[in-house]
Amino acid sequence: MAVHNLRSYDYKVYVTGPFQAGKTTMIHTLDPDTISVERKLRDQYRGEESTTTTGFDLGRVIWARKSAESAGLIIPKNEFLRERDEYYAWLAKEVELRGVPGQLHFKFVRDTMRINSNGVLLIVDSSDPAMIGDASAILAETLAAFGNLPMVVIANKQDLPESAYPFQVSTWLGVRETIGMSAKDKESCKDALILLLRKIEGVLMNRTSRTPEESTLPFQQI
Ligand SMILES: Nc1nc2c(ncn2[C@@H]2O[C@H](COP(=O)(O)OP(=O)(O)O)[C@@H](O)[C@H]2O)c(=O)[nH]1
Ligand SMILES: [Mg+2]
Repeated sequence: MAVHNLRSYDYKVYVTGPFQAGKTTMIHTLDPDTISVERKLRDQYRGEESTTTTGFDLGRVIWARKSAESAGLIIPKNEFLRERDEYYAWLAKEVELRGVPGQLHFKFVRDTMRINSNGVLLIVDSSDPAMIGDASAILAETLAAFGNLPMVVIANKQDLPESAYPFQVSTWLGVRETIGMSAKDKESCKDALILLLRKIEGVLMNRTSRTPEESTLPFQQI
C-alpha cells in the first residue's frame, strides 16, 4: 500500500470578506470536517448594542491533479486520506483554508491569521450592495497587508435572483476581475479555490524557476 507523507500545509489560503459574506459556508462546503470556532459576543454593530457571532474556520483540503497542467480536484483531507490509494501517483498539495472574522473591528484577529499565508480569497455578498463599504475597507486592509500576494475576489450568492453580476462587483470594488460563486455549490467553490491555487503556483514557479513536477515533488515521498 502506498503511504503518502504529505508535508503540512503546502499552501495556506486566507479567506476574508465582510461579516455574512459566506466565508464559513464556503469552507464547510469544501471540507465538511472544518473546525469552526464561533462565539457569541456583545457587540457594537452600526451603533447598536447587540449580540453577534464571530469566529474563525479552519478547513483542510487536498488539491489533487493527475498532472501539473490539469485543473484537478479539491478533496476534503479526511476523504483523501481514506481513499488515498485511488490517488496514487497524482500530484497532491495540502491546502489550509483560514476563514477570519469579517467585522471591521476584529482586525487584530485577521492580523494574527495572516501569518505565512500564500494567497487570499476575498468573498463579497453580491446580493447585498449595502455591504460594499465594508468590502472595500477589507479589500484596502488586505491589499495594504499582503502587498501583491495572489488574490481572487469572489462575488458570492450568485444563486440569489437579486445578486449583482461579478463584473458589477468588480466595478463597485475597483478590481480587475471577480469570479462568481455560490458558497452552497461545491463545484463553484472548487473553481474559485483552484483559480487562486494556480495563481499561487504561478508566483512560486516564477520565483524558484522550478518545473511544475519539481515544485510538487514532496508528495511523492514514500
Ligand atoms: N443563498 C445563498 N446563501 C448563502 C451563500 N453563502 C452563504 N450564504 C448564507 O449567508 C449567511 C452568512 O454566511 P456565512 O458563511 O456564515 O458568512 P460569514 O460571516 O462570511 O462566515 C448564512 O445564512 C449562509 O447560509 C450563497 O452562496 N447563497
Ligand atoms: Mg463565519
